[in-house]
Amino acid sequence: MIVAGEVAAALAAGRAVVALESTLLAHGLPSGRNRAAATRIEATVRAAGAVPATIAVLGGQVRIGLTEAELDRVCDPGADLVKLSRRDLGPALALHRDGATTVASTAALAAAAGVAVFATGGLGGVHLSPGGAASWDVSADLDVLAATPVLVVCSGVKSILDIEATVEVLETRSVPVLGYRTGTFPAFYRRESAFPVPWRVDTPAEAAVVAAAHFAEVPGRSGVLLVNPVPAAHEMDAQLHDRLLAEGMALLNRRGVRGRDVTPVLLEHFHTASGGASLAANEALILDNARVAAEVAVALAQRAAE
Ligand code: PSU
Ligand code: MN
Repeated sequence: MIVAGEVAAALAAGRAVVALESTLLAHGLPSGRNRAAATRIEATVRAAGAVPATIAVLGGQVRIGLTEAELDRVCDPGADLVKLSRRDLGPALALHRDGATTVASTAALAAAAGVAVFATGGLGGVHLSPGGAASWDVSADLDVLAATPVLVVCSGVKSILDIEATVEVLETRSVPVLGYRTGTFPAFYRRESAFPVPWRVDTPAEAAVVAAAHFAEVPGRSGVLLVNPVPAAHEMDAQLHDRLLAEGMALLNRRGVRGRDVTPVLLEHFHTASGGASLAANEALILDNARVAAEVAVALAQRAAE
């Protein structure tokens, strides 16, 4: 693994570092918007006093912290990066591929590099199957979080997933879920879902003290999920959201879309049919999560120095 000089120096000095994933850049945001978003996300982390470490696999090597040119490569649709979950890392490294890391692989690599805080947009979760039956499509993000000591800041999961089942799996896998200034699990485009979170924290210092206790004193190696709702000004209108979701689900059934194509087809529908509202929410929540993660990383670094 190649750790960028600035990241390595910050880690050695005990300064705050925030890991960032590359799948949301390569596959989550449209290609016209992702490069500018990458710059703004990293700038937001810096403004809050932490060093950003965007993680990807380039030329078969793990990179912890990317240069501007490497961010260009990750965001270039022509580069055609593979989406790498944790299980895909071995093949991508051995076969000298370029790939973007998901929450699962980014969390695993961040922990291995000694980075304890990680900001993203939405977590992967339990998928709904067409017709509503139980689905075996459960993101590896959940299992990795259960076995990796990293604090992940996200805005919950998209309502295209089964939020109730996702919340239940997090409980089963013993992942503590902390609402950041909220009592309910956020639904990405919307600030609230119908499902409560077990714990609430209201400041970065409070999030840091809980994470520190979890990592130092609770047996096992699970991560912590800090859920931060999309900023109110960028929340999608409820009626627009519910209409797009219903239309999207109908579209899936009509076209017989299955498996890994489900999410891209739904997101494409949200992006084209919302008149830009879904993209505005998506970008706003990523930036806010980057800020909160950096503030918590700074609080953790201060605690460790005391
Ligand atoms: N949720 C989003 N946007 C994303 C993702 C999830 O709102 O870009 C990405 C993240 O990288 C997450 C991954 O880790 O999708 C989950 O994919 P899967 O369901 O295939 O595990
Ligand atoms: Mn899946």
